[in-house]
Amino acid sequence: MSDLISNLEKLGDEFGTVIAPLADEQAIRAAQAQFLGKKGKVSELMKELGKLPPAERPLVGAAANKVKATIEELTAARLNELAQIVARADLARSVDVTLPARPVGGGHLHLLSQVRLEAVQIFAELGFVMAEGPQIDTDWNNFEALALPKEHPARDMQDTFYISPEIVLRTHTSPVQVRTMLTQEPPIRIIAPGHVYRRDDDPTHSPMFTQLEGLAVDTDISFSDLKGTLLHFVKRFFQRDLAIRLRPSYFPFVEPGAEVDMQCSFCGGSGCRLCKFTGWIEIGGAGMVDPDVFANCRIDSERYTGFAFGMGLERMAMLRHNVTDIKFYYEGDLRFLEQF
Ligand code: FA5
Repeated sequence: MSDLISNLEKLGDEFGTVIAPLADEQAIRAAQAQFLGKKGKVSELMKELGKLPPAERPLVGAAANKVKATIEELTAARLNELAQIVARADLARSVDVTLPARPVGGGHLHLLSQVRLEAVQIFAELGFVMAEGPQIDTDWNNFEALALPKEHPARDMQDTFYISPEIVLRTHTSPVQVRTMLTQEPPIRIIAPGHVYRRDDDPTHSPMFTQLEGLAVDTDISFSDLKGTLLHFVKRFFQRDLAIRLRPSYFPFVEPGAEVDMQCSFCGGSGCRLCKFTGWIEIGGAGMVDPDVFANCRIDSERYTGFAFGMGLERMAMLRHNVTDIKFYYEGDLRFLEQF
């Protein structure tokens, strides 16, 4: 019995030696388990208890409890010691509060915002004033007033999102023409950038995109004014001597109407994959304001003429900056955004 008691007592000293060099809580807890755990050293010795006469057992039990308590105390003391070392090191750390802060990188405008501001600026130099309209507009402003009645087949090209049968997400910026003509007397020269919506989705078409609408109404506006204005814009925007061509096309709100093509900025007109080997790329629609639209907007078509155009800003920026998928604009990926 006395052997067992002295072996138990030795375990306390042994534990003290084991944990003395340990410097983290996990290691100390693991050592504690090696002594006090189910298969620990104390439990192993206690297996001998059954071999002793019953009268001697309480003495050994008391010795076992004592060694357990010692191990617990040694554990707590070592952990406490370590916590104090950490706290002292923390207090000894000196912080230089006068150090200048790390610089925070400045943000910048999104490519589409840059392009929009630049385009508006080019037209402003020609006397065009910026105008805006709501992105949710009436069916009448978006379609009817622009000679696109409900059953008109040309509505199919601009399938939209209906909020109610009479309220739509605008499909183009052309309703800003209507809103302007209803509230302003000619002469009118506006440039209207803004978001528009359509049921479209592929690498060059997005359900939401940006258009830039232009409208000029005066007593002596001709088709050559339209062409001169667009040519000036393309040369300034691309900073190159690129040609444009007006290809006859149909929009119910202009007569005559045209698709505006510019010489391909990649191949300079010789033909490449981007321009499908035609040398030309479509950038928008344009034409002379239809007298029916003037009538809807209470403007005298005997006295006034006007031109209008609408261009896709994403498309223009794609051409100028070699952007290969329209989705890159909207994904918010810094690797794309920081290039511009
Ligand atoms: C129009 O939207 C007419 N309102 C333009 C107009 C205005 C004609 C004034 C006459 C007078 P169109 O549907 O072709 O036209 O669109 C104009 C341009 O918007 C296109 O050339 C293209 O550059 C761009 N575009 C059209 N759909 C999308 C789309 N889903 N995603 C990105 N760009 C688009």
